[in-house]
Amino acid sequence: MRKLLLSAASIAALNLIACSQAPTSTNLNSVDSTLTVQEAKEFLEKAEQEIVELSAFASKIYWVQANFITEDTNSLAAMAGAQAAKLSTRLANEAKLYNDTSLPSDLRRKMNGLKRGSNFPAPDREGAAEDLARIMTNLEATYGTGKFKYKNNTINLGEASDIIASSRDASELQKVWEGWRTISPVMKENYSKMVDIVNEGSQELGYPDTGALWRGGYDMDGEEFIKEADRLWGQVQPLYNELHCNTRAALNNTYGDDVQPINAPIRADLLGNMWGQSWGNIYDLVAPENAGNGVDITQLLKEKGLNQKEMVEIGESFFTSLGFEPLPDTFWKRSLITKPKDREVVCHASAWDLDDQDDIRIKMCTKINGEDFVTIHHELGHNIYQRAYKNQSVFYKTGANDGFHEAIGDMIALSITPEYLVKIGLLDPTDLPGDNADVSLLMQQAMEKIAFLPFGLMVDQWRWKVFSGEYTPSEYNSGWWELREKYQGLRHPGVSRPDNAFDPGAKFHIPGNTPYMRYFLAHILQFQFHKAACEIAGFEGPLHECSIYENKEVGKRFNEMMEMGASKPWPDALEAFTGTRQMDGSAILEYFDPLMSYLKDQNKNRSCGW
Ligand code: X8Z
Ligand code: ZN
Repeated sequence: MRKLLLSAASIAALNLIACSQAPTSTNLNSVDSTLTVQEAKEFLEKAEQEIVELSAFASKIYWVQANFITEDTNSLAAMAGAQAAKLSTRLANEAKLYNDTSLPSDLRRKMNGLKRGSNFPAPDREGAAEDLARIMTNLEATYGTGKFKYKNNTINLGEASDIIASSRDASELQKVWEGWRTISPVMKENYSKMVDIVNEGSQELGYPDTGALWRGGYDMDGEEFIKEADRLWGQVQPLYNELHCNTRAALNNTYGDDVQPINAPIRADLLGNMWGQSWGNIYDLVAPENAGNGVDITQLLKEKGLNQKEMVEIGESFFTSLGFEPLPDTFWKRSLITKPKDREVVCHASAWDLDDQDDIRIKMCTKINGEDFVTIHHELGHNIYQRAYKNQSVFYKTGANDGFHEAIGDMIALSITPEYLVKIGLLDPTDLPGDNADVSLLMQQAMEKIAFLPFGLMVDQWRWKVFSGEYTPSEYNSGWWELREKYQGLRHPGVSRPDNAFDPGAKFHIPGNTPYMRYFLAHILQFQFHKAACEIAGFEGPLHECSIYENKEVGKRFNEMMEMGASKPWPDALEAFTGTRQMDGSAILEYFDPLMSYLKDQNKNRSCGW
């Protein structure tokens, strides 16, 4: 999701909305006496109005820049960003003046949200907001326009990703993997400057560093959140370890001991994905023998000759089958669904809400394959959530927590079962996988979802250590690989990385400045949502066979949770839909239970771990 939203816990959008007014400091002169509830109310109403006006203006600038990256649009986006950062800082400081006012809980929640500032807060000193916004815009544009030379061609991320997905030539994979990472050394200096600036901003807001500010966005103490993430990882780690062991054995079998030794961490370029974050593209190497076939959605889309827009229409019709309104005409007129040939765009998929009402859009350089078919559902999930909470106050127009926002569309995509594909005419009934195909279908899913979990966790473990100063700039890259090995059991190809390497910068969310823990949480939450939805639907079989397609009752209940936005602490929203107040990995374990037995059996004579 594009960072255009405000959250109760973090006014993230203020990084991205503009304000041309000088600080008004309405209430600064009454600092000696405790401000009244009425003054607080008026302050919040005025803040809301300023945010709404400026975000309407800034979001259009960001949209144009992301759809047409040039010197000029970068500079406009940086100007808007600077003004937004200033507004955010001013409102955060003004909100502090109400610390001693005893406020009704709703006003206190809004005030606390304002006091958290944004995820990338600018300090209050002259020029800081401008420097920060310029750096952030440049980092994102450097990533968005990244290209490198390969075999006498200049290729971009999309082309490089296709090679990583399909090539089984270890030397080619290594070259392309290393090639993409030549785009990021240039970012390192700016990145470390940005870290210093936002840390200063976070300290002014009362946090030790920016990592602590981010961890404070979950309706619980930041230290508790660290434990919570560890607890969830502990629940699912045994499944990851089995998947890792089985995948490594298959890679050893394919590439031999020299390329992939049987006991070492996995070489990151062999996993079918540029960052080794999801491994579905090498499913063919791990496909269970003596079991039925899985379902190749890429092949189905190609056989039916579907284009990108038609793929989005299928995604939309899943949501309408649950009772949601169709997407507005403006969605179809204004979204970017295919990569334009004649200009630079930020290709990383995103969902936008330009007027906080109905002007919802996606921006995606969609490829006709199964991976992007799922990503379409992911992005539409953001849009449907945005539209569901459009009547909330601007302070609450965001997910219950950021993991919720990332989980909505993914939860829907878990219902893309073979039976569903038959219902919508994509799969011929005679091609339905047989009863013995469960473990194949689950393996396909696990290579995406289970493989992702430690990556989802490690990205912000890295950023937390960067913000806290535990990793200094000279340790940025070694720290990254320390965590890649610790959590994912991966290593880079080649003997060493170049001295100037900045491999984190070759992953969108680092230069794109998007917190990442949300995706780890979403990978837990989507299975929790799926289980609850299947219970509401009265489904009685195994979780992985359940599809909630066409179930209006599930749609209604899901919408009730989404309508809340962030108006209540996230456990309230979770409870509204699932009946529990805790994030919990047991649904994902239940979903993959048959696969766990299969993996344990496959691995029984192997030495797992790294
Ligand atoms: O960035 C995304 C979405 C946009 S919010 C496409 N995702 C993460 C990634 O690509 O790294 C979805 C899964 C993880
Ligand atoms: Zn997303």
